[in-house]
Amino acid sequence: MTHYVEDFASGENVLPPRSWLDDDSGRLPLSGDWSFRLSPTVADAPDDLKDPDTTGWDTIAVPGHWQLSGYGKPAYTNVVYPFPLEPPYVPTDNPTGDYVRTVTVPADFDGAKIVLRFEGVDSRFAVYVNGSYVGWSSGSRLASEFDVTSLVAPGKEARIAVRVHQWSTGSYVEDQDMWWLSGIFREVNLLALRPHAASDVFVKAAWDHLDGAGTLLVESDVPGTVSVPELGLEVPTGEHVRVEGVQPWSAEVPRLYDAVLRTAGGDVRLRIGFRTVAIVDGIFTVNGNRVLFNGVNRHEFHPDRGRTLTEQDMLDDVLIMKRAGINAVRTSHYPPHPYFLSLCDEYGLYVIDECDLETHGFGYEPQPPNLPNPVMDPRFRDDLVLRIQRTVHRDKNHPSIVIWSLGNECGMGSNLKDMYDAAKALDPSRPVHYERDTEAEFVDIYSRMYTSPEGCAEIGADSSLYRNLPFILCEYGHAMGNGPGGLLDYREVFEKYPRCQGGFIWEFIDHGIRTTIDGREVYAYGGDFGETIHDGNFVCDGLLFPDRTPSPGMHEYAKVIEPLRIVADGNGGVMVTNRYEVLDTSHLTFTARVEVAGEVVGSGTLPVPLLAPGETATLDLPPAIEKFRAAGRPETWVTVTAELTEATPWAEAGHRIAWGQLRLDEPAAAAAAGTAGSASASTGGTGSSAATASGATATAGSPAAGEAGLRGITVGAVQNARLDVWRAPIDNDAIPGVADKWREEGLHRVQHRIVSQGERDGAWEVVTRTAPPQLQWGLRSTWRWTAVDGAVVLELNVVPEGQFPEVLPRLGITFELPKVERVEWFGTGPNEAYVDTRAAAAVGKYSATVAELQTPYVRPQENGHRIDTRWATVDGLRIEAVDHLFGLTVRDWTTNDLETAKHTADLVPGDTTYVTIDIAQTGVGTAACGPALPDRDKLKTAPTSLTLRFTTA
Ligand code: IPT
Repeated sequence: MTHYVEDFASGENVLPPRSWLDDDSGRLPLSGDWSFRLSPTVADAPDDLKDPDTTGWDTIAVPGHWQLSGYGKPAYTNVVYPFPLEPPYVPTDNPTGDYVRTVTVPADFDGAKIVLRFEGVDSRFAVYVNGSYVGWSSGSRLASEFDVTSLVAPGKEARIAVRVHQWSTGSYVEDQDMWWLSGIFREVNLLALRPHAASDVFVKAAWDHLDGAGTLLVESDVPGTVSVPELGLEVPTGEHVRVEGVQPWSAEVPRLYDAVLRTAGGDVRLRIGFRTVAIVDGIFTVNGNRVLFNGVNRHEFHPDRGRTLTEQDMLDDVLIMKRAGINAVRTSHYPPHPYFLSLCDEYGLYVIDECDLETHGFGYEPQPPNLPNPVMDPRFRDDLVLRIQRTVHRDKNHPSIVIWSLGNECGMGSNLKDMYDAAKALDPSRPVHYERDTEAEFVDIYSRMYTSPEGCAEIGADSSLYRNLPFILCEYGHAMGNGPGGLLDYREVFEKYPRCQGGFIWEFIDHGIRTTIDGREVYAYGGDFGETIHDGNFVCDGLLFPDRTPSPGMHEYAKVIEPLRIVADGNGGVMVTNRYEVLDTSHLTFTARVEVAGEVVGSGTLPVPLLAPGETATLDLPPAIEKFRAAGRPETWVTVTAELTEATPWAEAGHRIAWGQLRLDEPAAAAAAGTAGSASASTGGTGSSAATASGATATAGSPAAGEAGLRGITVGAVQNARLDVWRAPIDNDAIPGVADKWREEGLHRVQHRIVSQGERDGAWEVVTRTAPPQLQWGLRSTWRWTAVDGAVVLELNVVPEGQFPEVLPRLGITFELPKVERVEWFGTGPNEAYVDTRAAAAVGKYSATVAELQTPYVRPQENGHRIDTRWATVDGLRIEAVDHLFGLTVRDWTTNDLETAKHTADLVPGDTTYVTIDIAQTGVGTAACGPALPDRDKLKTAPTSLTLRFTTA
């Protein structure tokens, strides 16, 4: 009885889809230990599930994936299928897991319709109860229900057996970019649906922003009365009523009204959010307001449990999003666990609920010889239409869901149009999204992924394009490894063109699986489980590390999407703009703090007037702060912060919502410019220098210990200083034309030659030439070391020669010190900041251990750079910028160690610490999946110089 594995149908004997309900039906949760047996093929699985003898079987926890419970191994592919494309067939090696459990059916299920409900089984399964075959189903992330009333007896034991296959015809439409993980991974429940109880309910609650009234219509398969106590409302199902005085639901103010639907057979508890989604003049609105999606793509992931999440995991995700100012989620690329959607209703997140569908590995066109993509193959049609119906039915009562999405990356085909029609037939109130409808033939929202900011601006500027539909980026800002860079460019476009309504960062969390390799705990990515075909660390491209700690990318995104803009007004004052959708600023407290040379000297509250959405105020700094303004003072910064005055359900009082910095020690006009950086080494101008070395005129003779040896120049504590032009390529460098070009140019293996050294004009001068083997280019550097007032001053001049590379990863010096513990610096922080990821970096004084300075990207790569450093102390050595702020990197391993490491556990500190002082570094961008790094953020090779002052404490 296994014909169904290779069948185009969705299932057999599966009940029609219905809404997920919080109701009075009896419920026997079947989470917990089940007997388990894994067979390598379908044929090897004994045909005994009608009467299985489970003696000798293992036990396995349900819900869970068997590959994460000790059976078989996870495998990761992004686009490609790990099996040959010949639907409906799948490999004979098709791991098949049998689950058996005996339960006592509660006596009070008597008289009810008894339903066995599966929230998610990957990928296809058959069910047997008490010796009878019940049916089969597929759609891994969709619910399936079977009527087992005639097979069980209340008060008696029931034996439930489930056969799950890793591969099935359904796998052809579930080619999402994630680990292939099998099994009963969401809950199973035995339900008792009482006679005359509602089992399918559709709440239709709207809100009219013109007259402020709500409307309510509750449809139910069994008639009843809906009561909303808070509104004093009692209304029969099926009756459309106007409700005065309701507050609308939005992501910012997620107002829900508790309601009960009473029928003869019991109660259904509803949480009603009155809100209206509409597209008006090409703009997507909620309650009449233009929405700007500051979103993320969220896969369900936990490093130990895979796609089996606990309620706490889901709450964690929601809290992390809310605290970061994220207001929207695309449930890439399948409907999430229903509890997550309830949390989105409650805490306030706009959701694009996506159907469980992706056929990416087919490409977008028919493959030779005439292999149609499933979305154009009539044999798949009914399953695909049912998939979107199952999605809409299960989730239709969530006010948080504002858009349905048909799926991801399937190309185009008539089955998609049929899915669109099916979604609209069930729910005309929500727009339907599908990104590969690239010409906007039927979709309601125009969507793209990874389009450049310029490309988005073109769409924004031309209403004749794509039927003037609202435009979103369903994926952008690919957060793989170090990055994403350049997010501010997108913000500008989203703010300039009303039609450009934001987007969803790819993606929320790295899917690194916690495992042990060579005795060390690591987060595994593609290939780590010996997969023959895989996509490496493309599975680690989130704003969170696998353990849900935020990566610098998350801090950067949170800063870029802040709901308030706090900047210098160009006149010595501060300008605050409210960019919320519906909130005014009454819930916020504004404070200002002044730091002189990194030391706090004063603070106080700032009387920002109440701002409605869209409003801006400019205000002078209060005298207590203004008094620190003076030309010629040490570097003085005011940090203005907006914090929550009171706790919200998602954050404590005092949680920071937005901030900005103004500089006080410069003329007011210049202060507004802040510290805008440039990656160009030739201009030398990354802001102004804070630390001016006193007595910069060289007087004394050569530093006594100066010598240029085999490994570089050694002067005092500075050991083996060399020019440095290489970084361990980041994921965004690993695309054609970037790191491979740098390697062709020999940048990864330059050699250093001492051209000359000796005393000259009161300095000890070393001339070096840095060049790769074989090639005809080099960098000629003059290092002039001078002893000045107990300090050593280095004046470095670098001149490129020959056919030099146009762009360098970095240009700086690296030297060695005996193992350093702690680093203090005055510059940008606290997190790493590159020329295009510095929005979240504040100027200040920071302190960290060397270990804390490292960013643990799952696949090791360049990290930890702090742009625009004024000075740093590395244990006893102080390094000051004299003419040019520098980028600071301190690590306990070499760039080569970083480059060759596969996992962070491979990086082990030794006795030496490596300090890199960059004149500049190329930005990080998002090119791993997205537009190329803009020229602006590339470090162009050109003659350059740097002066540093070294002192020993
Ligand atoms: C895009 C996919 O939609 C997404 O699921 C993910 O795989 C992402 O790429 C890469 O991380 S598709 C890409 C070919 C543009």
